Amino acid sequence: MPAKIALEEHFAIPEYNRVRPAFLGEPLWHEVQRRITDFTEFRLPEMDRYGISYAVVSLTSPGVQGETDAGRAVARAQRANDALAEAVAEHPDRFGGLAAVALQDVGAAVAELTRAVVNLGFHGVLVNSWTDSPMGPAHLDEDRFAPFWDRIEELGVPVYLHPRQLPATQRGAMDGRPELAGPVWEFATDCSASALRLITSGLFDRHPAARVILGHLGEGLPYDIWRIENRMRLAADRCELDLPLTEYLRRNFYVTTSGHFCAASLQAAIATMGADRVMFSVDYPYESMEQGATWFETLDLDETTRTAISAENASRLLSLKQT
Ligand code: GRE
Ligand code: ZN
Repeated sequence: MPAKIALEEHFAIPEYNRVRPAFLGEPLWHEVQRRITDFTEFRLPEMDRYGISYAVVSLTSPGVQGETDAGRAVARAQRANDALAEAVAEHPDRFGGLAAVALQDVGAAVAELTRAVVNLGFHGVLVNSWTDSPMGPAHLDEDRFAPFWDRIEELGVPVYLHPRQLPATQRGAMDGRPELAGPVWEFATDCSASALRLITSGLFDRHPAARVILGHLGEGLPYDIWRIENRMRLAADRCELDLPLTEYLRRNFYVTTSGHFCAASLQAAIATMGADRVMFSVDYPYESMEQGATWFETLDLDETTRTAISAENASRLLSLKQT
């Protein structure tokens, strides 16, 4: 089996490892809390055991996107990136980083993105969907984030668009049903909306070289995009874009297998995106390396597809020296 690269793998700084999210049960939280700050005691041995040669690590959700205070968000993004850079520096052949940026202050976010990529050697940035601010939730399709997207194109690095909970005003569909919160249903709803907003805003007409990675096999979009595109075409007056929606998914997006270890969903992702846009990932420590790796190794895939998804696509996208 070819070695695997995984790219939605999380760590936490102590500030983000204190309070259990209401949607995570106590037993899982206990394990996550113990594992998420660790790199060498549990993480590396498990990577060895399950054939993961390289893990691209990012700050856990919602991270700095959950800060209302811009100054605090800026300081914590820097601290998280420095802490991650230190852990990566101890095993640069096994770990890489995605930056956290405080979009509450667009100028600071652009500066920190640049520092993380140019000085710390990170492979890109991870943004947890929408950003808290004193004015309410801010989404990356807003015009004021254009400098962020300019710099993403200049640096040639991808944006990992990761889920978080829906904005508080949008949680009504779960009223009385808290079991749907978080990764069960809410995350994909939140993140697919953020991704579609990027597309329909025309962002990729203005920034055609921007690349966005979605986890969880595309948060439902590879399966749903035909209908979304078809209904948008029937409402042509509402959306003027250069390309059909599916073409943006195929041109500007990549998806990973993080936390979605289902052969049928993988086939939908490959069919819509192409096998060169699908990449293995786990979502450790929220998901298990054993489950993700064992599932992937027992899939019936031709060898070209298997190597592409295992590591080749990630290696190309992130300009990794190895594999
Ligand atoms: C995840 O990445 O899957 C995740 C988080 C934070 C809380 C729960 C969760 O990043 O599943
Ligand atoms: Zn994740």
